[in-house]
Parts: sequence; structure tokens; C-alpha cells
Amino acid sequence: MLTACTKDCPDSCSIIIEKNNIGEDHKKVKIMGNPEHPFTNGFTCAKVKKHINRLKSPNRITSPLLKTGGAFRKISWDKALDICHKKISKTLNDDPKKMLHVQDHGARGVTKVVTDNFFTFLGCTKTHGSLCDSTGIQACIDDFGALDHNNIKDILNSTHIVNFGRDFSSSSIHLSQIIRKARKKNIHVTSIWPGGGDYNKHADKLIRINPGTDRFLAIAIIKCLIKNNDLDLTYVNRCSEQNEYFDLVNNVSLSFLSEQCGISLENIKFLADIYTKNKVSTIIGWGIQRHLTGRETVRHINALSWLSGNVGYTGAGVYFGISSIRNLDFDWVAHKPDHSLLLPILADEIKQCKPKIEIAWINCSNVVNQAPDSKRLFKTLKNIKFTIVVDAFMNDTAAAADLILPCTLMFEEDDVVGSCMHDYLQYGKKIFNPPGECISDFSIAKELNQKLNTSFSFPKTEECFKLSFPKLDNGVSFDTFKKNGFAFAGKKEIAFENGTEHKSGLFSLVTTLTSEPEKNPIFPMRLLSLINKDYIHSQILPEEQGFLPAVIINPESEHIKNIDLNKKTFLVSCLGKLEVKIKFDISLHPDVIIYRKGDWMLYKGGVNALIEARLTDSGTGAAYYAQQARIENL
Ligand SMILES: Nc1nc2c(c(=O)[nH]1)N[C@H]1C(S)=C(S)[C@@H](COP(=O)(O)OP(=O)(O)OC[C@H]3O[C@@H](n4cnc5c(=O)[nH]c(N)nc54)[C@H](O)[C@@H]3O)O[C@H]1N2
Ligand SMILES: Nc1nc2c(c(=O)[nH]1)N[C@H]1C(S)=C(S)[C@@H](COP(=O)(O)OP(=O)(O)OC[C@H]3O[C@@H](n4cnc5c(=O)[nH]c(N)nc54)[C@H](O)[C@@H]3O)O[C@H]1N2
Ligand SMILES: [Mo]
Repeated sequence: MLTACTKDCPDSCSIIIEKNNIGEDHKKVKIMGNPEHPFTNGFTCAKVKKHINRLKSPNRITSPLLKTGGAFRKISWDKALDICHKKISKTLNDDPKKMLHVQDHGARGVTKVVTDNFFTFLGCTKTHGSLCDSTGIQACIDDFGALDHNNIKDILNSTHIVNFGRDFSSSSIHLSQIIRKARKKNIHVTSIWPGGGDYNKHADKLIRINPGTDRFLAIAIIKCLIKNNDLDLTYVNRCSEQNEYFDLVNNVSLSFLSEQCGISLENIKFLADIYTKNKVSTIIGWGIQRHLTGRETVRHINALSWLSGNVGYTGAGVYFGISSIRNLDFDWVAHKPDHSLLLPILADEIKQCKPKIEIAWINCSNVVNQAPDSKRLFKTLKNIKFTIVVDAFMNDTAAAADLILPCTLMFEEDDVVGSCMHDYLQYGKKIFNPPGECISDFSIAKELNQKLNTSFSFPKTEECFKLSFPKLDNGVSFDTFKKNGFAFAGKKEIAFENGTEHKSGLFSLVTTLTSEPEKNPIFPMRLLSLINKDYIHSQILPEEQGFLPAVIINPESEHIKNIDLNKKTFLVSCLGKLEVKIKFDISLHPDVIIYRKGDWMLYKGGVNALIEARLTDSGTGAAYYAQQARIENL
């Protein structure tokens, strides 16, 4: 049976599930990537295959749970909805801003967007900014006037790929496949990264950088291009802010830049040579924009690509991402929030919010676990008079709830999704009946709406899909899309072919270069809390947790020379400590600690309890990777 993955992953796969005619026995299910889908290409990843275990997990929440006397007790849906109705209608009548709605991307799709807009329609306080990619998006909009890139497969038309910190092996197995194909075609790959992980599997050359310093490297390369008269003048002439940018470049020395980023002059020249002699595809990972200067950094890399003439034609482009909803139409349901709080610093924002938040509704987000400063956010949510969490598991966020509503999960409901990397739309069909009394976010919101008796209209899900389905250039109808499970919705192959999307058509050059903060002798290491290959974010089953989390460190790092590995070891930041076990990786930068995030505070994990809630320079993103830390025996 044809369906699709709705997880928050760029690959957005078209999926085939074979149940072997044995009905609902999840153990005998076969999950495959759809071979007909040009991007999915017949294979899919570990986290989709593991998803089946989530559906039938004994730890799944399958009925509404109300906290009474400090413990959660089962209640009926009727009672749960009555409670929601009573509390919410009272708050809405008083001041709708006293209700906070938080929704992230636990599952994506049209029905989720409709649900989100229902809460906006109610006038609730919403959130803005993101835990994910808003910093880099802002940088691309600054420079190009829009978020866009060439068709991802156009990478195969370049002669060199330069990768600034995209973890191909972990974050996108389909992009890894494209990279493998490219290398077979003799297109070389150079990756710039702070060390660690499987980068060596996908690169011809690796260049290790001091964490958070790619902006210095980008300018250093530009300085070499200027020196050799290798800037592309047709591109230089199509830039705004030229004087400020070139003043900035001329006022820093190559040796200073090399020292700041920790990359030798030889490697800087090697990269300058690549940008001069090749058609370059530049890939920008999401990690580099999780540093304090993330926006500035992405802008400097964009500037490098533009000024070297490597944007806007086949084989040349910068790839940060595209909007995953750009090929869907939401005009029919879109509402604008009147009032919103910054998601990356949510605890502070709730504390300072006027009017005071009295009710919170959280769905599709394990926000306590995934946003920074988890312990503080947990307490803040607990202090709200009434917190409702819609989820399938008792995770760090659900534990802060007064009422938990059990939701259906992927493959238990129909939805339609796009991708933040390719231009196909996918139809995710319901394959399994949900257990117990689980209900989709959409149906819960619809029931609530009926009780509240508002004028918001919830069409049937199929109608929502049709309303959101665009008129496609290739003429594919909604019915054909539904039958095939996917449709190509792209409008053009090459981004910025005729200049940027700014009114002037010019590329806007960045005009700042922020210094690195002073070294921190108390917490000398940089904590990079990266994604986990086997899971999407915190969607790990309780039965798979409870072990000491691992951190990865360079065995030769001077920062651990006094650590006794036979004693207990702790990861420590200014916010607290977490017991960890230590693993070694000689490729890692000696000042870096890697923690593969996702495990919960409830089960000995939860790295975000150690990460301060700070904004990046876009003012909207979370600066997770700015966190300083150390390893200690206590
Ligand atoms: N298996 C799996 N896949 C996923 C996800 C998941 O949770 N699990 N999540 C999905 C989502 S929502 C996202 S946003 C993406 C994230 O995908 P990625 O961007 O690939 O992954 P991250 O681990 O967030 O980014 C960190 C990478 O940036 C590098 N890095 C960190 N600091 C620097 C720096 O200063 N300079 C350079 N050059 N590199 C640096 C790190 O080495 C690391 O490999 O993955 C998506 N895919
Ligand atoms: N330290 C650190 N933290 C990070 C990052 C980092 O690099 N470092 N990366 C960030 C990134 S890139 C992202 S995108 C965010 C992700 O942050 P979140 O979106 O909060 O990520 P998940 O852990 O996937 O949590 C989603 C929750 O939704 C639930 N869920 C799944 N399907 C449904 C559904 O259909 N309905 C409802 N109601 N619930 C559902 C799941 O059970 C899960 O509890 O985290 C960020 N957090
Ligand atoms: Mo993300």
C-alpha cells in the first residue's frame, strides 16, 4: 500500500507498506521506499522503519489522562473535551491572548497546518522564530530576497561540491546517495566541519574548522580571489552594499582570518582554487546557523558563492533549503496571529507575557526536551494554570501537562506533505487503525471547534487536501496525485537565474564581521548537540532509553587530560550537569564535545537542560551550538 513519511525530514519519502494480508500485526510489516518516486528511489531510512515500533509500543498513551492529586488518571474523551471546552471558552471570553498555542513539526502535513491555523483563528498567543532553520532562512532572504535553490539533483551537474557542515550520513540518506553518485562521476566533494561523525564517507577532502567560525573562512577565500583577480565581475557588479563589504574584507588580514577559523593558508588557497576553477555547488548545513552568528555566517558563505560566480546556472548554486510548504496553497485557511512569543526563549517569554498565560495547548512538539533550558521550561509550563499536551508518549513535555490527549501517529491518518529539499508532494495514506482512543490533531481541533461553536470551518480532510493542492504545470490532477502517491510540483530548475528576488535584482552583501567571544577558561569546550541518525529528534521510545548518554571527544584533547575514565564522568555547563559515558573520535576538534541529542530528562538524558536559551543574530533562532561546557569527574 502506498503512503508517505510525514516526519520533519528533508527527504519526505514516498513509502510502500506491505502488511502481507495479516491485518494489524505490525511485526510482520514490510516498509520500503517507493521505487517509482524519483527522489525516494526505492529506499528509506532507519527512523521510518523503526516507526512501526512506535505505533504498537506498550508505552503508548491511548486514552486521555487528567492529572489529579499529582498523578495521571484515565478519563473519557467526553470528559476531556468538556474540560477543554469549559476552560478554553472562559479564557477566550476573557482574553484569547491568555491561551498559548505551541505547535512544531512532530508530524507534517496539510491537516497540521489547518489545525495550527484554527488556534490562530481563536486569537491565541502563538510562537514565532524556530528551533530549526529560521536563522539561515533569514540570511538567504537578506541576500537573495527569497529562500530558494536549484533542483537538488542539479548538484550532479557541478564539477565540485563544497559542503559547509551538512551531515549527509545522518540527516538525509537520499542526499547521501546523490553525493555518492556525484563522486562516481568524478565530481569532488570538500567538506568543512568541526570533526567527528561519518563525514569521511562522503568527501574527497575534509577540512576541520574551529566551531562557529565559517564566516572568517569565507572572507579569507574571498581575499585570495581578490588578490588573484578571480572575482567574477559580472556578479560583483550585480551586488548592493559593495563598498561596505569590500572595506570590511580589506580591513582584515589573511593571517588573522586563518587563525580565527583554524584553517591553514594552504587549505584556504585550495578552496579559493576550487571556487575559481570549478562550477561549484555549495551546500550549507543547518548546524552552522545554530551558533550565535549563524545569520552572518550563512550570509558570508552566500557572498562567497555569488562573488565567485557560482550561483544561478546549472551546476552552480547554494543549497540551504526551500520552504516545505511552498508547493501547497494555504490561502484558504491562513490566519495571522495578533500576538506571539519567541519559541527559542519560551520560558522567559511566558514569564514576561502580558496578559499572563493561563492555558497552554501543545501539539506536535516535545518542546521541553527540544528547546533550550529544558528544566526552566518544564517548570514554567507546570506553573501555567492548565497545560494540555497532545502527544502519544509520556515525554518531558507531557510530564508537565495537566491533561494529555492521545494522538494518532504517522501511518494512522491521511495527510499531504511537501519537502524542504525537493519539489515533490507526497500523499500519506492511513494504513493502520490507531490503538485505543487515539485521535488526530485535526479531529481533536474539529471537536473543540464544534463545542466552542466558532465560525472556523473544518472541511473534510480530503477537501482540505484538494483546496491546498496547486495547479501543476505538468497538469497532474489531484486524483492522479492521490493514486500515484506523489506528484512533481516544481516550477523551475534553476534558482536566481535572472538575478535575485530583491526588487533591484541585486545580491545584497553582508556588511558585518562579528568577533568570536573571548575564550572561556571555566567551560573551555563547545557543546555540539547534534541529530541522531537512528531517530528523528526526541522520538525515541521509552523502552529504548534509560542508558547513560554518550558524549564524543577527541582522545588527545587537553581538556580531558585529568579525567579518570574509571570514575563517573559528567558533562557540565553553567546550567548543571549530566552523567555521561565518554567515547573517542580522533577526527574531532579538540575543543568540541558532541552529544547526539533526543533522549529525555525522564530517562537520564536531555542535553537541552544544559543549554542556555539564547537567540542567534537573526533574533529568531536558537543558538544551541554556542554552549560552552566541560567534562568532569565529580
Ligand atoms: N536521522 C535524522 N535525520 C534528520 C533529523 C533527525 O533528527 N534525525 N532531523 C531533520 C531536521 S529537522 C534537520 S533541521 C536536519 C539537520 O541536519 P544537519 O544540518 O545535517 O544536522 P545537524 O546535526 O543539526 O547539524 C550539525 C552539523 O553541522 C556541523 N557543524 C556544527 N558546527 C559547525 C560549524 O561551526 N561549522 C561547520 N562547517 N560545521 C558545523 C556538525 O559537524 C554537524 O554535522 O536533519 C533532518 N534529518
Ligand atoms: N540541543 C539541540 N536541540 C535541538 C536541535 C539541535 O540541533 N540541538 N535541533 C532542533 C531542530 S532542527 C528541530 S526541527 C527541533 C524539533 O523539535 P520537536 O518538533 O519538538 O521534535 P520532536 O522531538 O520530533 O517532537 C515531536 C513530538 O511530537 C509528537 N508527535 C508525532 N506525531 C504527532 C502528531 O501527529 N500529533 C501530535 N500531537 N504529536 C505528534 C512526538 O511523539 C514528539 O513527542 O528540535 C530542535 N532541538
Ligand atoms: Mo530541524
